Amino acid sequence: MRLLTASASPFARKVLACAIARGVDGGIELVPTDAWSSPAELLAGNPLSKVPVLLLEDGTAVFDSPVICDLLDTLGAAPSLMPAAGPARLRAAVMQALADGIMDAAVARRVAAALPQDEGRRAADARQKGVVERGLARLEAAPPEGLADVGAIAAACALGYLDFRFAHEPWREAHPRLAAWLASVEGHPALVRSAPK
Ligand SMILES: N[C@@H](CCC(=O)N[C@@H](CS)C(=O)NCC(=O)O)C(=O)O
Repeated sequence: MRLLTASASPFARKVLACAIARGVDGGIELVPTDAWSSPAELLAGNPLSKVPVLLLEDGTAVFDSPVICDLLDTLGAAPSLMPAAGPARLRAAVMQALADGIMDAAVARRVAAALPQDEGRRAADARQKGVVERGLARLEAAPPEGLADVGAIAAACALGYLDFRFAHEPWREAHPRLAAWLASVEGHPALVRSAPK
């Protein structure tokens, strides 16, 4: 399998971290891909021109990141990252959606920051910043436990992206439970080996 990926993408990190946690990363070739320049191989796999995309041996292109994580969960022998159907599964799925939403907003802020700033852009940035802040507040109210499911991995990747791109907007002091949780899991090989660069 080949993973079209980008070392700074929190979505690509989530997929790689899931692959490492599932013990299947050895079967995946990482292909650095600049989504913004829309190379032909990326567009052939994903017309939305976004990474990550997992290309299977039979040519099937799998996106977006929750779908790839679902697929990875069917491979290998390590414990599943998807709890069995029921409240725990729902909690993991909703946490992944929340973390992905934080990533979406933070990535949008990062992209827009490079553009000329007018009143409209400042308003758009404030809106996305609000998304991140409300997302963090929701995670703080019920932080993940451990790193045993896709929701927790997604949350760690969202926080890691904030540290990577928004270090000038520290979040730990206002979210002590979340900070303590991240400190307790950040040495996990799935996070260490997928850290953004
Ligand atoms: N919902 C997608 C989001 C992926 C995404 O936004 N990827 C960004 C990089 S972090 C990207 O490729 N952006 C390129 C673009 O929007 O043109 C997923 O979960 O995979």
